[in-house]
Amino acid sequence: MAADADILHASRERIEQIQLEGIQKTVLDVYEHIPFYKKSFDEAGFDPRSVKSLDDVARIPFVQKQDLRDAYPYGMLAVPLKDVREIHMSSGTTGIATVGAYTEHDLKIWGECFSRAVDFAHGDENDVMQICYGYGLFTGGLGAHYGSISAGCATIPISAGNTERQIRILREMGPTILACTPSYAMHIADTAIEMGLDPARDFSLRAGIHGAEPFSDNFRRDLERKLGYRVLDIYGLTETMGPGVAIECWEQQGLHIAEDHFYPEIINPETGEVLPDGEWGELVITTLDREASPVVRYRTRDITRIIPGECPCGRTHRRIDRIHGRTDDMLIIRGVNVFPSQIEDVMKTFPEMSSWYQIEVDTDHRSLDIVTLKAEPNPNVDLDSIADIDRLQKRISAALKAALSVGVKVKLVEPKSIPRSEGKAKRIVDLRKEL
Ligand code: DLL
Repeated sequence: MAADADILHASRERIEQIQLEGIQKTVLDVYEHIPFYKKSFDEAGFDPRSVKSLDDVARIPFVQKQDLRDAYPYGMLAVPLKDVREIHMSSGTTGIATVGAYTEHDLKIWGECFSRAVDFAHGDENDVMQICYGYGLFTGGLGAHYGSISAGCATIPISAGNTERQIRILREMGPTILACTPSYAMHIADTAIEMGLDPARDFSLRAGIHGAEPFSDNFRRDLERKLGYRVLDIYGLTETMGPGVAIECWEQQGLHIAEDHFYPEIINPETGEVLPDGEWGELVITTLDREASPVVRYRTRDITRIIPGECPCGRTHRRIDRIHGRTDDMLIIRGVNVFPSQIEDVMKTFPEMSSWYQIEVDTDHRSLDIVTLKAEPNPNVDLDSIADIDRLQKRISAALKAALSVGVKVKLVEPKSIPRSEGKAKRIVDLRKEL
């Protein structure tokens, strides 16, 4: 951790030097070892020896998720298979996987990056981390595991699921850090409350390291209140490195990108143009020292911005804002762009409402999108009459209209009727017919 403290406070010049050298090395590496990049660079007339400054990065062609899928299973490996130690995969809605492979060196870096979350949570080897991200092909479980071990924490590798057992261990083993998706943390909290516990008092949690899906600020506050701890957001993706690419510090003012291992850019998703700090757009990532699965200008489809200025914590790595959502999940309601997390944020201003919702998207006879928010009230809320329910639905709908300028139909549903998830929550149900 001592070496890390140094790099986390490095000067901009030093960070940029590391980034330039990392990019110079990575573009040569992918050009030489991955046929996709040779073809893509040659076609774009980009000479991998021509990167002399970070300004040159904008000339490099992008790589997209589909390119990675087309290369399944091993087409994007930059090392022989004998050097690979671990393979992760993410399968999107189409079912075709993208592969993220790790050499021994890559695993070490991954552990170090995630271990920063413990430092950011003001923790150390005295902490006990309960990991209920799923272990397996999903990067959540093992990424948190390597991070916890690297930080010297006592690690409880329980994986996702069996919520009552999670609660028993939370009570009996006294973990201080909880690592899982925010929606699963909420499910654990709600289940514990249903069992008659007060998790803020009965558990010993200090911090939650939650990511893998967007969650609103109001959702976060609700979690913090129920579990009596502080929630730090963590970001990553199978294609660049699992959790640990960017992590929020105690200040909760954005996620510090591990700038000694990743070079971030924000682009206009329509034109590909690089945007200045402060502007919202699509995050593009170049890995600086990945051996097995390097990527150069990978378009993540995640919408965020680089937060200008310095973090009060004093660390110098730049911060991205909390991810609004993916370009694929963005709803266009009568011409207005909306992310599910923004709808969640408005809904959570109503104390009557729980954190469980789904957004149904359908089309009307004119092929326009109709969006319905199906949401559960809190179980302790008395909605005695149809008139009560109707009034609350209308109030939420009006609040959505006022805050986001969109017309969303709100339908209150029975408690527990929205499926609970042990991993990422399914927030959007798309009923539109495939064209
Ligand atoms: O979700 C890696 C991860 C595991 C991150 C555990 C954090 C914690 P994938 O399954 O490949 O990897 O999904 C990556 O999830 O492109 C984002 O759209 C979304 N995502 C990840 N972290 C966050 C976050 C893991 N903190 C995709 N906030 C990414 C919002 C996130 N969305």
